[in-house]
Amino acid sequence: MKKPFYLTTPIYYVNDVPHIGHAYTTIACDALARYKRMKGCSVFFLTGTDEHGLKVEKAAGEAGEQPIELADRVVQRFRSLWEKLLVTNTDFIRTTETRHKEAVREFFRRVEANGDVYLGSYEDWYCVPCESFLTETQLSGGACPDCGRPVEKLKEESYFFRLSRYTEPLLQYYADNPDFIQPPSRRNEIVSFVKEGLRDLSISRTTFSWGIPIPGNERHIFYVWFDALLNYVSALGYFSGGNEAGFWPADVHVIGKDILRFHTVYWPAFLLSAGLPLPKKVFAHGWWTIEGKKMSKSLGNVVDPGSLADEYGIDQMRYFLLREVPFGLDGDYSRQAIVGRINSDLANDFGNLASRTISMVHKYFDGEIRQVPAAGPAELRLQEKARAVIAEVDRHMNGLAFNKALVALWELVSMVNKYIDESAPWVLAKDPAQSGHLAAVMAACADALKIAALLAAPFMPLAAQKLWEALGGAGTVADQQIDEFDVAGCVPPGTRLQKISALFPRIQADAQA
Ligand code: ME8
Repeated sequence: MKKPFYLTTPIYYVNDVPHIGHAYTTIACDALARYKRMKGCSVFFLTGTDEHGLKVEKAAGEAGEQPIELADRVVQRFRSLWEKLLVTNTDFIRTTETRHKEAVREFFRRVEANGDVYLGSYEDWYCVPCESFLTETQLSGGACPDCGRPVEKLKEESYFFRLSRYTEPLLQYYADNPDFIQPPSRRNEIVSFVKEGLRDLSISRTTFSWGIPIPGNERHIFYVWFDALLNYVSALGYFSGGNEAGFWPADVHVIGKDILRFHTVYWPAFLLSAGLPLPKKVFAHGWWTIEGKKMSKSLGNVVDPGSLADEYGIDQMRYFLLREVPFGLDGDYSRQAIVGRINSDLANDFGNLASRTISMVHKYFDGEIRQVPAAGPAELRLQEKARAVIAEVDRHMNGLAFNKALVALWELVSMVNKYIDESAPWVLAKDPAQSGHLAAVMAACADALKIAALLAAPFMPLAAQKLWEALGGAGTVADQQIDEFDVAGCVPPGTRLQKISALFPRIQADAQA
């Protein structure tokens, strides 16, 4: 049986249209999902939208719409963007769906049955844009410490979750599962926060109506995070026998660092209370700025991922986002940076390797890979490198170190480029006695390129497929199992290579002015 692998993106708020930050998380998850499929896992890859809460209610009011109308409209933007960017999610959950609402109520019943819910009264500061409650001491100069905007004082009857009971169990879980919170710097931040002791958490509101009513007291609406986090189990149909495939507990929740506390404190506490197993890992990636500035509507510098893909290409954009910044650290998007990556890494290194290999095979052997004598030391070194890179990519993908996986792949690409330069096929071609050697060089390059196409596929599905076909690969590269390939002879003798246009056309720097 295939090993299950369950990964999730956050579910995005529908009060905003998708931007580069949303695309980043989703593309990272997509690369991992595609990779895990090629490693033989049965993958469940979930994304979706977070549609309830005051923020959405307010945005709808401002647009003169009902909240569900706003949600229906914006959800389409997310769905079509993911399609366009070739995101291969298994499911798309909307928190307004019946399956989700039923799961939230069932989850609440379990938490309540465990004695973790009580009715109290709530008075605190609240940041509407962040949907977060804040104590007096958390405020920064009287404003929200995260977004800097003004906060509101709220006092109302509210249901509470006994989060305070979970201080010790959570600390124990962090201690027993040192890899639960990634990267490690984030782990320290959360451990210190929990060590200070947890306050009970208000989980209902009576001041707005756009949400899921609490069973038994419908005047109360679930606090948006109690609702939203549960998407990770509601999408599986967890309470209606939907975990037969064994996807829960999730292998990894991928999120931005902004919502780490919700995922590593509240969410595991809710799960402990409801008696469900805890996710294996939460990975918080960093924040993108745009040309050195924070992305914001008021600055008018919000980058639309769809236009980026139109301008530079889908593969190019996916590659840039995952290669430019170590996953977990902050990064900056700039035109100069993306054009640089495209022209140097993609066009010069990878694309050029593909085109020079294919054109030489055509020039010297009429496009055909020939039967060759036993590999010489240089060819063996290349094969060794390809095998090492396959193993390295695996290690990095398991650690969500996407940029390191790509760096490893580029080591192979560079080694083949260097091997061509050193073997000098153009010199060998002048001497008929070297014909066997020349054929061996061509075969070694084609073999290595095929491995490169396999490893590139999770990141750059279009170019990888094009290269795969050019190298005579059967079917789609995405359907291949990486472990079934060995570099030696993976492009078998007799294969005819197809000429292709440039995998990654260069971008004229001056056209970018
Ligand atoms: O927080 N850089 O939804 P959201 C990198 N609905 N990533 C960014 C980013 C940036 N500048 N801006 C946003 C919510 N993101 C909740 C989640 S989950 C149960 C509920 C990404 O629409 C990043 O993944 O505000 C972040 O966590 C997410 O968008 C927040 O999306």
